[in-house]
Amino acid sequence: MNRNKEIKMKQPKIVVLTGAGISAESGIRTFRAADGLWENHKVDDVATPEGFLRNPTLVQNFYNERRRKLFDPAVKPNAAHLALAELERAAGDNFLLVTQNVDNLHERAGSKNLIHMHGDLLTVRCEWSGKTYHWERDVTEQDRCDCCSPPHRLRPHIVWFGEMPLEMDRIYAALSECDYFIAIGTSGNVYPAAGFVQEANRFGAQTIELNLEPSLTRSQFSRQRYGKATEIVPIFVN
Ligand code: BJW
Repeated sequence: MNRNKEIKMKQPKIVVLTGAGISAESGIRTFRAADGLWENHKVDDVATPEGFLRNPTLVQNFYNERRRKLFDPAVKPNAAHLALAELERAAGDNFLLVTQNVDNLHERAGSKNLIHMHGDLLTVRCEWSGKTYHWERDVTEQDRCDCCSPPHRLRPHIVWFGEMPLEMDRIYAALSECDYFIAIGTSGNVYPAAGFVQEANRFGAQTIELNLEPSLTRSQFSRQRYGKATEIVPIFVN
């Protein structure tokens, strides 16, 4: 069945959750693979507020390197990012894309109704006031906010372990009324995102997992397809 046509006819509500796997074929490393981002780092050192307090330089360097990667000409949206942007154009207001990723590949593909629930690499914020700044270069020890007196340190606008993910009210509201919940390229290790399938099931949605391999939450989905995102996502959404 042509799902774009189905969507235009019945206007079902769709929530898509993406994880690191959707950007893997664009050259951005996932977290938990053997050659993943955390192979050379302890999670507690680079992805917790306590790690930032202990060694801010280490943490800034971790994110500086990943921010720089976004400007590598080889890193660009792939067929899966593009297919989701196309799906949004077909579904309009009935579509919400929630990403755990901190890269900018969904917006570069054309996605508009997008929530970065774990923050994004191109934003930093004042550690004291929370004011955010669009930021494309490295953050150095000297960089300070312009909102406080005395000026405060800038930190990555990233949701670390123990911190509250962003826009949760909007996400749970969308999950409570969606007809389809589709999770793409996520291992199901990290909550609350790993619990979204249960929430969507509770409200009667059809739940679909598209991933390279079965996730930790695979049994909670009503349907599953396994393969590379660039291959299975365009086929599934068209
Ligand atoms: C492909 C592919 C290809 C590869 N095609 N697929 C005990 C029980 C339950 C919860 C907790 C607990 N103890 C602590 C908690 C809470 C904690 C948590 O979940 N911990 C777990 C480790 C247990 N969570 C938190 O602290 C969160 N906050 C919170 O809970 O606040 C309270 C709250 C409660 C209730 C409601 C609301 C709030 C915050 C979590 C912050 C996560 N931050 C990170 C790092 C920062 C961002 C960054 O540096 O980039 O976000 S962790 C890291 O994991 C990152 C990711 O977004 C996240 C998810 O990873 P993801 O995307 O799934 O990547 P991988 O690598 O794991 O998987 C990739 C998948 O792709 C694999 O399956 C591959 O097969 C697949 N793949 N190639 C398709 N080509």
